[in-house]
Order: sequence, then structure tokens, then C-alpha cells
Amino acid sequence: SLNMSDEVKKAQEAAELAADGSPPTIFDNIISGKWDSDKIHEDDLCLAFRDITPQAPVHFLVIPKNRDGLTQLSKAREDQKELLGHLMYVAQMLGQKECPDGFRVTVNDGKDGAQSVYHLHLHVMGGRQMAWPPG
Ligand code: D5M
Repeated sequence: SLNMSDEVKKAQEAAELAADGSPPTIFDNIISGKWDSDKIHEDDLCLAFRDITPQAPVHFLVIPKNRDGLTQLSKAREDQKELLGHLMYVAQMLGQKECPDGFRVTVNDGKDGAQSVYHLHLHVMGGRQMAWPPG
């Protein structure tokens, strides 16, 4: 529609692209170090870095280093439960350190979820009173 925001349009284009063969994303360049990022955590399984378009005073992403089919949360396989748990554990560990009064963890999935990067990522946002419901 004419009112569709650029952000939603971008997300829809990305969804179409990802449906066919799941090309590498910008996050692969961040993982490899080819692109700069403001990293706040790294371990064997995941990486956390600050979002370039922060929606709150604290806004970082937690991503698996090996995408392994996890273009989005809804592609999760049973054998990835432990990795998914690890991502959430790291999200809260970093979240409570930076946002002792609370924080929000969000995963945007697919077109209607307004996902724009097809490499699973947990958004962690805080440092202010978050509103509900989200847009
Ligand atoms: O969110 C994708 C998020 O990824 C969005 O909040 C911007 C962020 N982003 C995109 N490129 C970068 C780089 N290069 N560094 C840090 N953050 C980045 P989604 O849930 O897919 O809409």
C-alpha cells in the first residue's frame, strides 16, 4: 500500500530473497570481521554487538555464529534447541548487566514480523521504559 513504511518494504524484499537459497547476510561479514561492529560479547556459539539503528538507549543483537539454516526463528530444528537456549541465556546475561531495571528481548520473524536480516538474531533493548503493545 502507499502507506507501507520503508522498513516494512525492505523486510518484504528481504523475505522474498531469503525464500530462494538463503544468501549470506551482512551478519556474515560482521562474524568474519570483514565489517566493523561494536561487539560486546563473543563465545564459541554466538556473538553480540550493538544495533546500528538503536531503538532504545541500549539495543544490541545476539546471533549464532553459524547460521546453519537459522535464517529465522521459524526455521529452528529440534537439534538446535540447545543453541536457542544459549542465545537466550546470553541475551539475559548481557541484558541485566546493562539494564538492571529490565529489558526486552524481541525476535522478528518473516514478513509480518518485519524481519529484514535473514540470520537469526535476538534484539535486546532497554535503558528506558519500554512501551506495550509494540507497533
Ligand atoms: O533487524 C535487523 C537489525 O539489524 C536492525 O535493527 C538493524 C541491524 N543492523 C543491520 N545492519 C547492521 C550492522 N552492520 N551492524 C549492526 N546492526 C545492524 P530485523 O529484526 O531483521 O528487522
